[in-house]
Amino acid sequence: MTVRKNQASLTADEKRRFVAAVLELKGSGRYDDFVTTHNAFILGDTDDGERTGHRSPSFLPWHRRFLLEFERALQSVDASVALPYWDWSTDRSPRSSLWAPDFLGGTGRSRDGQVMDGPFAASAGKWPVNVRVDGRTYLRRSLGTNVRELPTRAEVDSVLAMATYDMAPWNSASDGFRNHLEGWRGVNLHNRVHVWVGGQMATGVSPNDPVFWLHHAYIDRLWAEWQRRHPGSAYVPGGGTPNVVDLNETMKPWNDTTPAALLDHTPYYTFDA
Ligand SMILES: [Cu+2]
Repeated sequence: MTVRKNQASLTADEKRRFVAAVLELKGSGRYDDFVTTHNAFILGDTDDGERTGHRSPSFLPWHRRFLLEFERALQSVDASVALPYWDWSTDRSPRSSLWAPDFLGGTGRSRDGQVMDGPFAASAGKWPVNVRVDGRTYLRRSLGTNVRELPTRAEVDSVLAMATYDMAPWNSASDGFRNHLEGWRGVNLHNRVHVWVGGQMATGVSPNDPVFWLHHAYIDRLWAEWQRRHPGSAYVPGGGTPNVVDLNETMKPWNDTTPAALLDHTPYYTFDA
């Protein structure tokens, strides 16, 4: 059974195995397929048209399935690996162990944003940025420069308190839990973390930075926490909504699963706490 743990509590061996599995997927070319898929949805999801991966109710189930696919790929390399999550409301400094050289490496140098340490630094030779939006082939970050502060626990709690899952017009203008968690409205949780990391994480090719998975694993955990707080609140819309994935409609690109089938994470994985 897969148990997703807080990254801060991983052992040295767990970190080593996670990094090795990620590098193995990179070397085989499978990693970049995930970057390509995410970017295709970022480019295709629009407020007035079809929207599936982002700025829509299916933001949460879509990323849950996307992370499951990635986690299964990791486990095909090393069956002991699970996706860790990054609680950025607690580990909110560039000095966090997350950014140490034995795990994800640190921020980029000021000149060009290039990450200079850790297993994903260009200088380590195993992390070419192939799926990209400009000519730069090295991993970049600028932790805490584009926006100074990561969300606080009080800000997270204010969003978890919202009882309605989502609301018309089911896009970046919506009120409700999903859009506040995603960050287009209000205190801004998920989007702000992408901006805080900077570099590729602030673009459509954000999965080029392995922290993408740890960020989204925590967003996913917050969805589970919200469900526990609001047992009477359901995924909406329930049916008949143009351009939007209703509860029982299948989701691209897989076309074999629905939001309804992904509401309960426990058949797939549990959390450490
Ligand atoms: Cu994201």
